[in-house]
Amino acid sequence: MSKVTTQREGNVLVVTLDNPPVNAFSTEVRNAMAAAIADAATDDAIEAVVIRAEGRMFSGGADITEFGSAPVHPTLPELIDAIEDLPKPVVIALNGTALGGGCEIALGCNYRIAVPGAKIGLPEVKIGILPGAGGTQRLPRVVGVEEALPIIVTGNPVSAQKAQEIGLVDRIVAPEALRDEAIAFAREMAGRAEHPVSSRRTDRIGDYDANVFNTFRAEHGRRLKGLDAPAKCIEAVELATRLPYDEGIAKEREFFMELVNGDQSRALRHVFFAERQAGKIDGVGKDVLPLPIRKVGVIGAGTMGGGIAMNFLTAGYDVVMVERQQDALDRGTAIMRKNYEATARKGRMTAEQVEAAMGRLTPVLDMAALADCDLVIEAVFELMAIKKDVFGQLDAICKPEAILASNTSYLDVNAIAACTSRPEQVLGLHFFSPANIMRLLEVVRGDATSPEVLATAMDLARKIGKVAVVSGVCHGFIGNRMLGARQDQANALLMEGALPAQVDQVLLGFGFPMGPFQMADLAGLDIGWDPDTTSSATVREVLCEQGRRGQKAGGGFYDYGADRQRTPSEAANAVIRDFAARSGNEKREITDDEIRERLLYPMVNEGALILEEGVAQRAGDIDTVWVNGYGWPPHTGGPMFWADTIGLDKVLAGLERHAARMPDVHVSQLLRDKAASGGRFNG
Ligand code: T1G
Repeated sequence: MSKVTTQREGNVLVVTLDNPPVNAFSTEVRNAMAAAIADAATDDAIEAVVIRAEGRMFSGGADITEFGSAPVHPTLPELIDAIEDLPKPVVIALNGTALGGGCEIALGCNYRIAVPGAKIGLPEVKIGILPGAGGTQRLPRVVGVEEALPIIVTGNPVSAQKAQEIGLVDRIVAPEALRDEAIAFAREMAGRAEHPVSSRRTDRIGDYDANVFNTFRAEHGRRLKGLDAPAKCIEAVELATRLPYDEGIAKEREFFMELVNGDQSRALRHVFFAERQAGKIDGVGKDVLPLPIRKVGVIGAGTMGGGIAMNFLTAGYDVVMVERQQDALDRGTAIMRKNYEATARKGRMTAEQVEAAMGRLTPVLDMAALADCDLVIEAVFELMAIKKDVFGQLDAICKPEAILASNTSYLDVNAIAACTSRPEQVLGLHFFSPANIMRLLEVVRGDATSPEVLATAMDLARKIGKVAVVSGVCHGFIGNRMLGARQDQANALLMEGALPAQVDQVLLGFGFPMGPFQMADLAGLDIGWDPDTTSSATVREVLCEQGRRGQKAGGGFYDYGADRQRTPSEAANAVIRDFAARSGNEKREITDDEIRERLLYPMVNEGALILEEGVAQRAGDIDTVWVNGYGWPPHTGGPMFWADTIGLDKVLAGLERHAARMPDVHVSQLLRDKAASGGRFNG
C-alpha cells in the first residue's frame, strides 16, 4: 500500500501521508511526496495543495532508523524546499502530533491548521542532533527568537493553542472537519497573489532582545553542561539572526552532520530505541493478550505504597490501599493529596483531576477489602518472612484470577510465589522511589509467571507511563545488583585512602546527578540498621551510632546546612580514616581515573554476568534500567553502550589491572569473549 496518496478535490490537490506507526518521513515517503509536489507544479488545473496525514498523529519526523547511513535524495530539506518553492499555496493539516521533520515540513508550507490536541515541536535535541530540515532558520522567522529558542533547545512541544498564539498555526479546527476545512482554506488562498513564506519572513527576526542568547545560556547552563546538541541549537538560532537564510541553512546542515555522526547522538538514539525494545518480551508475542485490570490493591501506605497507588489513580484505575494502623493510613493518604496538589500548582493537573484521582482511592485497614481486586501490589517491609506471610493471606483473600505482585527490591520472587497456590500469577513489580515520578519499572518474572501475566504487566506499565524492563530472579535483579557492584568498590576505595567527596565528584563529573555517598545520605544510612543490635562493625554503623543517619539527620557522610547543601564532614572522614587505618591497607593517593574505572567497570562486568545468566533479555534493557532508574547520563547511552563505545578490550584491561584490589569481582566470560573478538554488547 502506497505511503503517500493524492486526490484531486476540484482545483486542490490533497496529498495524504500514511506510514504507520508514526508517519515517519522515510525515503519512500519523501520520494512519493516530492513526486506529488512536482505534479502539482506542472498541472495548471491544480491551484492549491493540501498536505495531510492518516492515523493518530501527523508525523514523528524523519525516520531515525535511516540515520547513520548516507543521506538519500530527496533529503527532507530538499523536499521542504520544493514545497516552499511551489508557486501555489500549500496548506498543511496537522491531525495530531507533529514533531521534528513533521514540524519542519509544516514550516515550509504557506499555511498551517491543526486540531486542538496537536502537539507541535522540534525534539531533535533529545536525540543529540538539531532540527536539520530548516527548523533552526525558519522557526525564529515565524515565531520570533524568544519563542523559537526554548522549542528548539529543550525539545519540548507546544500545544496547538500556544502554536496559534505565537503564529506557528493559523487556525485550530475540529478533527472531524479538518480535511474539508483544509481544502476550503486552500481554495480560499488560491485566489491570492502573495503567500507567507517562512524562509523569507525576515521581519520577525529583527525585533528581538540581543541578550536573549546569553540569557538563555545562563538560565540553562547547568542542565546543558557537557551536551553537544543544545549548544549547537543555540548557535544555529543565533546565526539565523545574523546570516542570510541560505548561509544559515548551510551552517545548520554542517552542525547537523557533525552531531548525527557524534557519539552523543548515537548514544541518545540507542536509548530511544532500547526503551521501546525493552517493552518487548522474547517469546511473548502480540497474540498473548493482557488480562483485564480495573481495580488495583496496594498494601502499604508509606512512601512506596502511596507513590505506587498514585500511578494507578492518575491513570484512572480504582485503588484499594491497605494499612495496619489508621494514623499511618491517614498520613499516607494526606501525603498523596499533598503531592497531587503540588502537581496542580505546577499546572500539570487541574483541581478537578486531583479530586477525581483521590476519589478513586479507597483507604482501608482490612485486607479483606482486596477480595475483588484484579491486581494486588504489596509494598511492605523488605523482609522475606513478612512478604511470605502477606502472600499467604492474599492467596486466601483474593479472587482466583487476581495477579499478586511484590514491590521487593532484592528478594527472591520464586520463594514468594511458592507461598501461594497461584505461582503463575505472581511476579515482581519493582517501582523506584519516588514511585509516582521515576519512569523505571522492573518487571520481575518468576520461573512460573505466565506469559499472560507478563503481557499484562507490560501493558499496565505503558498505561501508567512507566518504562518497563523484564528481569529474571536474582539478588537485586538488574539495577540494584549492578548498584551493589559499584557500592562495593566505593566502600573499598574509602579503605584505601579515598574520601566520599572525591569518589562522588568522579561520578558527578561523569554526568550522574549524584555520587554513591550523596545517594546513601539521601536514602538514609539507617536503612536496615538496628540500634539494638548495632556493633560498630562498619563505617555506616558507626555513623548511625553517632546519629549521623544521613541528610534527614543533618549529617551522614557529609554535613548538611539548613539549605540541605552538603559539605565534607571532618567527623565522618575521621571515622573513615580510623577504619581505613585498621583495614590493613596502606594509605595512598588514588587518581580520579582509577576511581572511575573501579566504580564503572565492575558495573559493566556485572551487566555482562546478568546477560550471561539470562536475567536480562538484552544489553539495551540494562542500559534502559540505568538511564531511567539510576541517573546514568543518557548521552553516553547507559553502562553497556558506554562500554561498547570506549571498547570492551579497554574495560577488560582495566578489570585485570585492578584485579588485586577487587578480589570479589569475577570477570564475565561473555565480556572476555567480546573483548577478544572486538564485539559489542549492543550488536
Ligand atoms: N523514526 C523512526 N521510528 C520511530 C520514530 C522516528 N522518528 N518515532 C517513533 N518511531 C517508532 C518507535 O521506535 C516505535 O517502534 C514506534 O515508532 C512507536 O513509537 C530532519 C532529523 C512520535 C511521540 O525525535 O517521540 O525529524 O517499538 O512507542 O508512544 O530535523 O515515538 O513499535 O518498533 O514512541 O505513540 C525527530 C521521536 C526525528 C520523535 C510517538 N523526531 N518519536 O510516541 O509511540 S529526527 C523525534 C517520539 C528529525 C529533522 C530531524 C514518539 C512519538 P516499535 P512510540 P508513541
